[in-house]
Amino acid sequence: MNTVTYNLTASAFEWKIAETKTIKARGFNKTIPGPVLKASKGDTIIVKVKNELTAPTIIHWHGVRLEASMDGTSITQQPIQPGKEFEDRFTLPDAGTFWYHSHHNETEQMEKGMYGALIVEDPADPVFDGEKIFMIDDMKLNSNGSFKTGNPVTRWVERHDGREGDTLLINGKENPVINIAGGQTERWRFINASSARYFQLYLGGRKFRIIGSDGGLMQKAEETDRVLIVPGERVDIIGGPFSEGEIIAIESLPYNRMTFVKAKRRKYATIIAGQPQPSVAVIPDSLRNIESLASTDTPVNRKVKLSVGPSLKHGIDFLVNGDVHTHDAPVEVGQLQVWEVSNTSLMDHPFHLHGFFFQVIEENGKGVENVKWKDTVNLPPRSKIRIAWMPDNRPGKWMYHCHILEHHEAGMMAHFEVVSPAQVPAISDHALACHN
Ligand SMILES: [Cu+2]
Repeated sequence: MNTVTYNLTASAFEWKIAETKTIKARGFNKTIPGPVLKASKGDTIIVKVKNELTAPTIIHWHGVRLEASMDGTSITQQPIQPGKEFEDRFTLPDAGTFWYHSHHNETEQMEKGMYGALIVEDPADPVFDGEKIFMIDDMKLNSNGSFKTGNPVTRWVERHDGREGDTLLINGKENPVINIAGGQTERWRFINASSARYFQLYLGGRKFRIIGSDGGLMQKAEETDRVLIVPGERVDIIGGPFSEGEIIAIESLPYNRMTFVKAKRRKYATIIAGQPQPSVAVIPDSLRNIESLASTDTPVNRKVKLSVGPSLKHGIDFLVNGDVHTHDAPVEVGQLQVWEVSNTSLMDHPFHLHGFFFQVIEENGKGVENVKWKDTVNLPPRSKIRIAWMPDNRPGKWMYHCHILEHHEAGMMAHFEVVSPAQVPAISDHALACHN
């Protein structure tokens, strides 16, 4: 177990997304995405964050099972004021593909580039010839590269659909060319960092194997020719082997999430396979054993309903259990949680739980095979899932929310507390007070 230290400086800078296109970005260490932070499972990571923006910011470590005090939301931490610094310090209990992003005024700060990858390795991971990280994003820009602000109508569409832009980015670049040697088998880690865009990965019809989800490796690989990756979500696949000269477009197939603006098939990047290199990759059939936390018979102890409702002020509000920015009841350390999460609205929502992994054990009444660890899961319109998760001994204030940033901002989120058994009565009073 080592201690690894990184410095992240948040600032405004000019960023070239293409040869002739420069934007006024916000980001970390003057790159989009910010630097890749790497550590091994069990390590302690120290990240010294300096804020050189003119606005406050705060960093959320998406997917990391850390202490509530490091979760990077304004209910657990004070935002870092301009000119100030904050030292994040936590251990990394899980290997997998994680990421960090601003959790303050996200609809602006994340849109402008304040995100990066956090990769946690495990010596027991399968052996690959290499690894690539693909951070998916899109930006809504004017022709001069400035960020579109829009008029009341487009802003209303943005509130409803979430903000999508026509500038598609992989690792901060528009339509990059990415090289891989022929014959190589790599681990490709996809992270959807966009505000609202659904990315349905497609490699020109080639079959590929999915090996990892939000919470690291899955039990066994799943073969497919496409996979939906919603905002906040991560998917690891096996990339390659390709033959020399092969050209592979990384595309997104249209996915209709019931928005006003309809999705189209779009290209994000081009992979070119070069001269072959010998492969040392060894990927076993059984990747990991994951025990189910619950069965479909385990009683539900909480219902979470995502919906929309009319709003006099905004036209539409985004709700959890009928309310905006809800306070949900506390959960007790060590008590298995089985939540029924439903979406009664007519559009999709990616549900994200902070600080804990869950398992989806049932989808629309059907049990799920090959359970995986998740922290973000899509709910199509009128769908219902059951998730199971265990609040381990990390009491404090946590939240769950829709990861379409505009929906989160418009109210589709809830705070709740994880409490030690002795704390329960006092906290219940507090939760009641919050409801009144
Ligand atoms: Cu939503």
